Amino acid sequence: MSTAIGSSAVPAGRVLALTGGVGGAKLARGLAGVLKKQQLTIAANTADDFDYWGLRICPDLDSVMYALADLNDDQRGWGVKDETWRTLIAMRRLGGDEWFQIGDQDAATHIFRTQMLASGASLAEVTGKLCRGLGIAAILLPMTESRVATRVKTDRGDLEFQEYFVRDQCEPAVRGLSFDGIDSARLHPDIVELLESDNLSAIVICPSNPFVSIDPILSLPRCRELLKAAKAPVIAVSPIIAGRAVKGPAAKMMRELAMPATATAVAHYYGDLLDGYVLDELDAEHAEDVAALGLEVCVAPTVMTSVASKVSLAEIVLDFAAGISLRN
Ligand code: FO1
Repeated sequence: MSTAIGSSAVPAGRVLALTGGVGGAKLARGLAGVLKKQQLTIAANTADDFDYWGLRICPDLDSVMYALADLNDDQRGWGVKDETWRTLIAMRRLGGDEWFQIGDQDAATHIFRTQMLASGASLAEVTGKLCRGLGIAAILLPMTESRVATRVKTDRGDLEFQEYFVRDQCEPAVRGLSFDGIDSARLHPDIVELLESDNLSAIVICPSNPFVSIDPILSLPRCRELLKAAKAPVIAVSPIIAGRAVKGPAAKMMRELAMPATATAVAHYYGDLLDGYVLDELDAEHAEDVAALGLEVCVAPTVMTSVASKVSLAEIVLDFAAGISLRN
């Protein structure tokens, strides 16, 4: 077990981060603050994506993008800071859908994306162009170019992900999850190439919801096998701190799926995919249980409330990964 001291190790090779929105996007911002341009590739979940107002919405790609550009609204956890809502208000006046709130600045992202996709661009190309427009140096990729959609089996019937998450405020009890289209989907080829490369120093599973943010990525054909075969340690940062998720329904889902809502249970869930696990200081007493799973453990302050705390956690995670690659 290690207790983090933070010595800012910039690895020699590249780093791959797997993430959903909100919590994961914060660590992605931290990693981008430590690593050199183009050294960081972020693979984001796209199984939350859906069509609304005739626009293609990719919430996790957008949360990461706004976080990397320091444009994100940290309080809300999604969307752009200093947002205005005139379009939404006008839509309400027309009697249009308003359960999913699109801000005025955010709308430009979705219109830009929808237009480019309609003219034949790939989602990765659109995302690259959006990132360049926002001055982002890191490489942000959708997990796949294929359409994958999370469906939530609940006590109120089967729901599309955003119906469950936003419209119904995560209130229905979750009985199971499935990812439509996953069997025929393909991990983005640039992610495959990176996972097979000799120049990869670390793979970081960000503190995102394991079931609806990370699982869609891990469920893509070949993903788990490529992660296990990669020549870099796989480190996950716990999304659960003292039995609670910082934001979102992860802990509630764990209880509904008959799992203890603990950081250890998440480590157990990822199983033999991991080489190392980062626990929050409040969960230091779980370190022995995690180590008993055969993992290296790092105890660190994982709550990210400022850019400095995001960068500091990123440094700790990269140092931890460097130590693991030396030992193996
Ligand atoms: N989350 C909400 O809880 N309510 C919203 O109205 C909402 C709107 C929204 C618009 C654009 C976007 O990119 C994200 C948005 N989110 C909203 C967040 C998002 O749906 C979820 O946080 C993710 O899907 C879960 O990672």
